[in-house]
Amino acid sequence: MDPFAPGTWVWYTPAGDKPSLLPAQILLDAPNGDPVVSANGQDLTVPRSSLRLMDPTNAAGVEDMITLAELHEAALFHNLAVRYKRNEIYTFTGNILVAVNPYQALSMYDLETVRKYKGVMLGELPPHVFAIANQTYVSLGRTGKSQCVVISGESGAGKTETTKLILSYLNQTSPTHSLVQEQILDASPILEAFGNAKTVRNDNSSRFGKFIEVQVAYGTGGGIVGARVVEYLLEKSRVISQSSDERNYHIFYNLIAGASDDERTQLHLGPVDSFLYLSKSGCTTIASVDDAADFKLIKESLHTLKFGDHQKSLFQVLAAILHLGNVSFQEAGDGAGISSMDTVKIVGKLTGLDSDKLANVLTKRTTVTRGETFVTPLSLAQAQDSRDALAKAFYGRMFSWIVKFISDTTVSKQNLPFVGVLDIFGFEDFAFNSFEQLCINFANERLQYFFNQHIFKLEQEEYQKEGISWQTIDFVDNQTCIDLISKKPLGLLSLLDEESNFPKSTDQTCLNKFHQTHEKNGCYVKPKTAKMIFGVRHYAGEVIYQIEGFLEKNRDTIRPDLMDLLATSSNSLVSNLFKAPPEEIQPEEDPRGAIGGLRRESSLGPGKGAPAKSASVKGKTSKSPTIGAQFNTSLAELISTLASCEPFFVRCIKPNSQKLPGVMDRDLVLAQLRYSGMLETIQYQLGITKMFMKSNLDATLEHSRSSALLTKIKKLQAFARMLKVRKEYKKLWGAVICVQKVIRVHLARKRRRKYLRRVVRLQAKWRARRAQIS
Ligand code: AOV
Ligand code: MG
Repeated sequence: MDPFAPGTWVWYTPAGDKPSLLPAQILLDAPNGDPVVSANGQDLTVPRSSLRLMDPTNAAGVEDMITLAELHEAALFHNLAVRYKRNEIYTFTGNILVAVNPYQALSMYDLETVRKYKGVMLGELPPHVFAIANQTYVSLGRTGKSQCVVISGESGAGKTETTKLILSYLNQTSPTHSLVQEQILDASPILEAFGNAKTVRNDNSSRFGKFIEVQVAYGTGGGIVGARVVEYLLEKSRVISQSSDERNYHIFYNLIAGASDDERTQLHLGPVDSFLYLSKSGCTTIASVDDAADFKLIKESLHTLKFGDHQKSLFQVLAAILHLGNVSFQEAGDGAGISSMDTVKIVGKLTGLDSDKLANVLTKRTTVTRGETFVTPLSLAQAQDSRDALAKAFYGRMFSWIVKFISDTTVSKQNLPFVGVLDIFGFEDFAFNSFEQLCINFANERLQYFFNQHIFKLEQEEYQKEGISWQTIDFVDNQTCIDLISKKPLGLLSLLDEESNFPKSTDQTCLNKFHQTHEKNGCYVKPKTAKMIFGVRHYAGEVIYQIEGFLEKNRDTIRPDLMDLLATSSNSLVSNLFKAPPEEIQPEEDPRGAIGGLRRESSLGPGKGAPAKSASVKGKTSKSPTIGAQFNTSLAELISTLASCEPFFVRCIKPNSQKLPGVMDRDLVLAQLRYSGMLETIQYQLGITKMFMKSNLDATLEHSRSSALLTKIKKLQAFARMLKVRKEYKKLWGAVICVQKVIRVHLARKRRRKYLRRVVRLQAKWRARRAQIS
């Protein structure tokens, strides 16, 4: 028989310098000639000697990659690819779930599927995000300990969709149905409208990170009773400008498309392209998105979350930001003057501010030093900056306020264990990368470290403990990169802080410091030319950052005279946003000093815990931490929260860059498998592969053992039912149910022994009673 019959899967080794292995399928085999294969989307005639048969498990694809007969990166890719073709987007690697973005609506999330996964042991049913969601809930019920799902993957890989599916599953399987559950679900559209935007990577890209803790009534029925939401670092710069082919935050377009005639008049709304903050990027619509319909949804969600009159104020602030962007300036004597007073009047009306005073702070700076008042006219550029800074401050504070409002509305005061779901902004590398990208990529770097630690270091220790000889696994340890960015006192963020607190410094002096300090660091890239850039070799690839704007973004300050005015607003939301300002930086001697008397803008993250102490310059101490320092602190807090939970991991994979269904780009997927550590998780040298086969065997054994136990339990149940007519029934029944539950949820080794003993005791009792009865 011809081993290369058409349809057979083979491994094809193309001739060339770089050894590589391609999955290929035989199309035609000529007995005396070379076979024709389809490999990587191409039909090729290849020499027979370059082909070898694929193991049947590899060819057909498996649900758990640990069970693949051949383990190498080409095998992993092929496994994901054959499954993806069948719309099987989920695959296990042990209990890590790999999810490949389908870029199309699949019919696998209906109520029937939800019910199917409810209460079923992880691994019993085909891989699914519901299997993970179910397991968190079951584990919480078993241990009373908080669980978390850490979802990672690059921008557009599917993290936010996965998050929503988990929340939806938890909601649908909760034994209770309450308003707060509806509110938890309805928080998503609001958060996405205000915190997501179209980027070139993703039409619905999260521009902030969030951690949602779904609180479960442990011990009293297991229903969902509340949720806490924590946000991380919204990208504020997007409010005032976007790269080409990107949009501002969805809510602006939603508002303009969906506002009623009344709202349109009150808010002085014109078409999208009449607003400079929306029109400059050349992209105002998204093919698959109906902004007006979304606006209707947002209004409904705001209603469910009881925003009440705040809704109107939010829309006023949004409109005010848009009009603020249209405020223009002209040269007027010694500084800038307003050239569009009508627009300033609209902004004043919408924000409850006196428009003359507003015009004044936009063009002049007032400082008070030792009781003396100085008024300094602003240059044209400074006036534009103050306008943009105000717009960013409005949006940033409004966003934090919204998140806090949602969290305060949904959180339960009871101290309960939770299922936490982490959905951050994915790793990204644009044509122009700034401070925000450094922070975003740093967050991903920290999560990758958390993953590595959990999977590899713990596993190694486990093997060492058991006295199994074990070579150190060669996984991508990204500690060096994390140190480069955040280690005190010489990490990039520390150096940036030092420069940020020094009035005379510039982006250039900061870059010089970076270069001098880290030139020799393997994770740092110093450009060969004198460009204003530096590079970082991240776990997921090298990214070149433009230093321009780093200092200002890190300082994120707002002038006290501006703050003072905003606090007087007659719009209660606005005065609320700007009252109780963050701590001040001590006024500097020189009233014209670059950062003298400035107040730090928005606080980030959960805001609990001691802020990192930022570097200080002689004679002038910054009391409130910079954006970088705050972000670093909130990330450290996040990681410690995650570490206190039992973690589950979902690794989202982006199949192609064109956002197309059914297309799997081999290089793109391989790169993600590589840097995410999936390969190291299962592939090693031979010895280690054996280890994994052993651990796989263990899992199977455990599985068959627990099914044997379940059979015994069934017998016990039958006996208990028989006892129904007798008094002992209740007690025995309770014990049986309890044991059964624990066995169902995939016993850990230690606990299994304990419960085994319990079963044996029950059996003994059972036999004794049966003897008595008969
Ligand atoms: P991200 O959260 O990982 O990127 P999203 O969850 O926003 O990525 O996914 C991007 C897009 O992919 C979504 O808008 C959907 O169109 C599609 N998609 C993802 N998962 C699914 C799914 N399970 N079923 C159907 N479509 C899906 V970022 O937030 O940019 O890092 O910052
Ligand atoms: Mg997202």
